Amino acid sequence: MKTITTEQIVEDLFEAQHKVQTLPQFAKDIPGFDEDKAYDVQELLVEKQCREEGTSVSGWKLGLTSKAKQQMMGVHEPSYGVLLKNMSLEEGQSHSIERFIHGKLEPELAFVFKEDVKGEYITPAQIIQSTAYVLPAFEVIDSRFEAFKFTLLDAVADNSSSCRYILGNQLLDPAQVDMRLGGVVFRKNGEVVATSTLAAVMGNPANAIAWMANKLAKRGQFIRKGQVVLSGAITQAVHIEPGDHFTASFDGFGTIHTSFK
Ligand code: OOG
Repeated sequence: MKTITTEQIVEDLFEAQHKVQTLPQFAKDIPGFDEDKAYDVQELLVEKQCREEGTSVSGWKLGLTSKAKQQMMGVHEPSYGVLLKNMSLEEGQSHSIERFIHGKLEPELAFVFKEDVKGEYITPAQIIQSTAYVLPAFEVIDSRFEAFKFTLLDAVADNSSSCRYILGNQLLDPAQVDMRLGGVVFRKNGEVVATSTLAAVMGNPANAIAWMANKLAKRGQFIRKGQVVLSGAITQAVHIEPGDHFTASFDGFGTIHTSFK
């Protein structure tokens, strides 16, 4: 069994991000490493990133909210992570993959909040009421673990594989759209790589955000006015290579484009 401190794990994850290199997963080897400790690491890692990269928190992301993603990663429950301002990329542009270890792309629905959402018994209806608008989004996930393999606790410590996010530009009133039946077609270089509906995300992406709001309350945190929250992937994640172009068409929500070099 290893004896490794929380501070050392934070250092290792930060260094892996900055050196664009992997590290072995660790959670199974540390006696007593539980969900609370994993979120402690995540919080300290995010604080270090804000301090050393001169950035700040822009919102939250959910991970592993769909059965497709849970099966892909061999876990059975969702997680959340923190989004930072310096993770945001422009829609429709070509982005360098130089800083990604083994980045993957996934379509998500983004929620932008018009008021704080605070409390332990938040319902999906409250999430919708507090949302200024929803819009199609892409998330680039990039695990700092070897071969993109980890337990849920490793991934939580690693800020749920957060790397970059891209927001579309069609803003929709959440009360005016169907957040369950909307179909999503995900294309890589013109070929369909996955299809799904928004219901893949816990029946309705608003359910996933409510789950997270209640989970945040247990750690004394909450969604703030102006923050963006990503619902978690609607389809499987697709590996990114230089030269790739991706689109995700959301029925009734518009299409989001991005490419990588
Ligand atoms: C963990 C995060 C997954 C999602 O939307 O499902 C995620 C992973 O790397 O699979 O962000």
